[in-house]
Amino acid sequence: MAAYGRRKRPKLLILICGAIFMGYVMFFKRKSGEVSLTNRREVTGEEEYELLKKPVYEKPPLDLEAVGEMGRAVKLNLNEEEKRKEEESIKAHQINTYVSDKISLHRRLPERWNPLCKELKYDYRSLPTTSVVIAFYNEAWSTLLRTVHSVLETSPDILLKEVVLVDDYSDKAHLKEPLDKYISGLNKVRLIRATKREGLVRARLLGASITTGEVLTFLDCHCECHEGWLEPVLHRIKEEPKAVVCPVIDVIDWNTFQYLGHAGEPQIGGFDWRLVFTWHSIPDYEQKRRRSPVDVIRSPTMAGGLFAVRKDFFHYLGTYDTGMEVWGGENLEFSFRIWQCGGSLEVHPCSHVGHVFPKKAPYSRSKALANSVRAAEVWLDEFKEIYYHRNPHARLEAFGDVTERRMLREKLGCKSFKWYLDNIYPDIHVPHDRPGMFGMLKNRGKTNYCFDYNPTDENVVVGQRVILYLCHGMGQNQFFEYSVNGEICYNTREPAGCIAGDNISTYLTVQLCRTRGQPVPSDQKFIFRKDGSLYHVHSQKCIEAIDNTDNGTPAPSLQPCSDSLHQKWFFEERM
Ligand code: UD2
Ligand code: MN
Repeated sequence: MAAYGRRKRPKLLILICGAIFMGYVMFFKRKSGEVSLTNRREVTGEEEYELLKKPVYEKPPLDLEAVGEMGRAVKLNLNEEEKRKEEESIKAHQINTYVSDKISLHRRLPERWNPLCKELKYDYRSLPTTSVVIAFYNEAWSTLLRTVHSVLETSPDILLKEVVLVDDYSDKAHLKEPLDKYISGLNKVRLIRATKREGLVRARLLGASITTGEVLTFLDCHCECHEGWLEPVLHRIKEEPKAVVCPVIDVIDWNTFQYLGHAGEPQIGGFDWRLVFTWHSIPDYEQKRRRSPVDVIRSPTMAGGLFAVRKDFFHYLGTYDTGMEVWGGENLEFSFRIWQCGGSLEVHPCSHVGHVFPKKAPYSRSKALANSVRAAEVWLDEFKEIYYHRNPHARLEAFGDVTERRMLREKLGCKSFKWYLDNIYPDIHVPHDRPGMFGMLKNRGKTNYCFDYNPTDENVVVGQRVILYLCHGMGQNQFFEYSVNGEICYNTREPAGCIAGDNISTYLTVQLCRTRGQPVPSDQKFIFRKDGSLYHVHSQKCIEAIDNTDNGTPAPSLQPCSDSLHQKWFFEERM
């Protein structure tokens, strides 16, 4: 027995040494990653880093001469027949897909990020993996497939689990067998189809349900990802699992396909009291909070199409409101919910993705109103009245049942909308809407005529003249509010406008309201007297309804005060 034992000892030693050696081998293997190292020599840290960054597919060699390459604008010399085809493509998609079809599905984009972004290094092995979900409805071939290829060619293989395409019951032939066939030749891409039109909310959820990554990344079906778009987003989510992170959305022109991104500070999201999403610049308090230009930017809302969220956190938050149809409203609903229920919504300045904003809506979006009402009914508390006052037709909209969504809010113990406004969106103008001091602003002399403001450019609220028009009772551009500070506000949109008069013209225009905490400038100050007159402090005149204007359109005008009924005004709320 002793001899046997003696003989066994060297064997044991060999075993132990062997185990230690294997341990080293395993350790080294793990260190060098799951990446395939083709040559046997040791790789340097830098080489290894490059390997980890490798996308699912490499882009084909660059052909600088190719149409629209590097995000350049496309300008084609077309004959009559070709022009006709181009027009047809625009009619069908509200995007110039004739031009899109001429551009490589693999084109590269110009560098449009803050140079500091390039210096950020990521620990690839510790980043969460992601699945990219792209729902589409009747999308053109080249815009859809350029999206898919751009994801595959800019996302590190090690981070991308799969791309899930969801066909939301499209009826175009090119999206049937030809798409199946094309997709089957691509690594990591799956295609599923809805069996009826679901709308983008349920289509996205259908896609999400078959994903395997830790993070869900949603994209629209007409996007192009900029190099390095994915890493910063996943890094942020690893650092803060309750962060929902959006890339910067760069514009791709619908007509020329020019990539219009810029490396400056991105814009963030807000909303106005029509519950329409708005863009605005980063407020000072947020710039102060950030320590560097490559820090995330907290945003009150998101545009909706492009964002990443941990799958488990998305489920915790109650995914989406599946009672929402087709398009619209889900982006604000989700934004409110993220903030009110303990998450944060952020834009990462180092993540850039291009998006083609169409010429106009390519399909009916009539369900958007009901979707917005659902969002208001669940999240806005008493502030929903501000929305209804400006959009009286919304009160009549059949929005379905929101009991479950209210229960979700209860279950998660979410904060109030007042908290959200005070803490997350302190810059928004919050109207007071005192009884009798808001609605249509009607004249007693020129009966059934109302203050009316209809800026021609949706994005430029200020600067134009206020006119008088037949009262329509639909809120919106005939909705005004007399504020506690003596301003006549046009605050249906954001930024809020205030009516101003000057000494040059007698007419009134809408200008930006003062910033919070500033006194009301005298040219925006009106005293609404008991007798119904509106006295302009700066000019010491009263507002009178005038027919005889320089351009023939009746308008309110500053005139010497008199007893005329044309100088008597009152608010009416009724629709
Ligand atoms: C913006 C968002 C969009 C969505 C929408 C509000 C961006 C860049 N885009 O409008 O993602 O949040 O606001 O709802 O932030 N789709 C379907 N089924 C439908 C309708 C649309 O699958 O019934 C798909 C569509 O093909 C696209 C995505 O959903 O991939 C968003 O639709 P969109 O591109 O028409 O919306 P967009 O960009 O005008
Ligand atoms: Mn879109």
